[in-house]
Amino acid sequence: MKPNLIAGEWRDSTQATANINPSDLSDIIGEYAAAGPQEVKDAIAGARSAFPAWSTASPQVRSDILDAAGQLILARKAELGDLLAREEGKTLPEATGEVVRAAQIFKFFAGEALRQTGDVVDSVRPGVKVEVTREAVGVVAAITPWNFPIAIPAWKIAPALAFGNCAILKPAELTPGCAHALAEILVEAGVPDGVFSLVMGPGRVVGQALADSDGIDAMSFTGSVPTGAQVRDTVTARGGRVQLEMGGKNPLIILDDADLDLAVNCAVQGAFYSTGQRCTASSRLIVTPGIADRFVTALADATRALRVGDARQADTQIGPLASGEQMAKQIEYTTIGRDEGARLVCGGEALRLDRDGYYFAPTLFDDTAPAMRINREEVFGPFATIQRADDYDHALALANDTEFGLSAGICTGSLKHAEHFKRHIQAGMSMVNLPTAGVDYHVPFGGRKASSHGPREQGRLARDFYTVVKTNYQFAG
Ligand code: TXE
Repeated sequence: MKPNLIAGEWRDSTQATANINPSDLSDIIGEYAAAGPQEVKDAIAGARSAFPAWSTASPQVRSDILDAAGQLILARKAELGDLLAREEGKTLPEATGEVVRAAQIFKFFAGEALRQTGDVVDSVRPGVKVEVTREAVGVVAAITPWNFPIAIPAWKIAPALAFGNCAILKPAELTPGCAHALAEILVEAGVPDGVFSLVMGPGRVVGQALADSDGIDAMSFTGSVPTGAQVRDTVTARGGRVQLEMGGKNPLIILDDADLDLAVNCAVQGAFYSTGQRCTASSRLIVTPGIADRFVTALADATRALRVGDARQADTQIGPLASGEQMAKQIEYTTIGRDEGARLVCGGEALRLDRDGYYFAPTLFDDTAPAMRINREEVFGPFATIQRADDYDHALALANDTEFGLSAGICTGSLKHAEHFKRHIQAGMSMVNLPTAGVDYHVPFGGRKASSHGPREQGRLARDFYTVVKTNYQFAG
């Protein structure tokens, strides 16, 4: 059994969760200890006692540890990429790319630890000096989903530690392997006991215990909308700080003047790669009349040609879904789409391969209307819809007609439309002639409307969540 890390001690449990390879259900990757309320209590106690020394340690200490963690991740990138592909189901190149990204995030925040600056401001009162400084928030909990099992923990834990907080990670039940490896790496990198703890196990027990506890000063959550809302209500009701990243229903507009090959490539990449299990996936493709038929034909051909298979096989382009629940969801939404009167262009069915896994054919629905559930609810799989718009203005209105606002894209050769789109799309991230998914690690990430709550993650703005501001006044004579 792979143990939890509680206040510097590797601890087994009487309960364990089996980590199963979604590409081959006969392959059990390992058993991972499931924490309970006592482990959560002990992790919080350990973090609270480690906080005074850690939060006031030299930033050089924190920077060196984060940099070492980045180096150690890079040194193990082939092994970790293989583990990630095996437990989550994204392809090896995607998985290795995610591991490298996690390392880059640690290195970025190793630098940020040293760039923690404040402001010195002239007081309006003579003889008074004003300094605006930032301090660590305290003990931060991170609750993370299965779709980016190392990058999302990295982009919560690295800034938390960089700015002097202690951190507790609760990874998704489906993908404890990468989180466990990250815990090993942080210990090897020299994180002091209690500064980082890992509590694996079911969300409704471990996640809920973290959300409930007064010992958690701030909670950073990524996952589904209902769970996020529950976590937000629990944490804010007791006065805690909370940041949420949740779903998307991201539009990609294709205008008449788009480069057809580029538009098809953006749609295939954005909708189907990583098996569509990305909060930034392009799930609504909105096309104008002059390109619509050519685009749909070319996209359908490209979609049918995608090779679905074992995530770790060299020629696989689309891996399996992560779980049986994810499979049931795709099948359910295919039925919903048909019942709503949309036209199934391709996909919509589970695939039987030479091994038992959660394989699903990339799915495209045409002739869809904005009110259909397949255009309003996050399906979170290789599942995209086509909406036909009259012109650019109509396309933009359709794109904004959603409760979500994470990422949005447009394919066009027109500078005028590109500029207008960037200004008027209601989303946290906008993409011109690029897929809606695929973002840099050194700039802010996050959305509007029901997609996000609280300050942005990643990049320099991450410090807004992980620090508290103090305004210091001093009589200088
Ligand atoms: O999410 P949950 P699940 C969406 C996607 C997917 C669906 C379900 O549509 O099909 O959510 O995925 C922890 N208190 N997204 O079930 O439940 C849980 O253990 C505290 C989209 O995995 O939100 C896990 O660590 N924590 C999204 C984390 O919350 C709780 C990415 C997320 O799990 C808890 C993931 C509770 N009561 C899912 N219950 C995106 N858009 O990126 C569960 N958890």
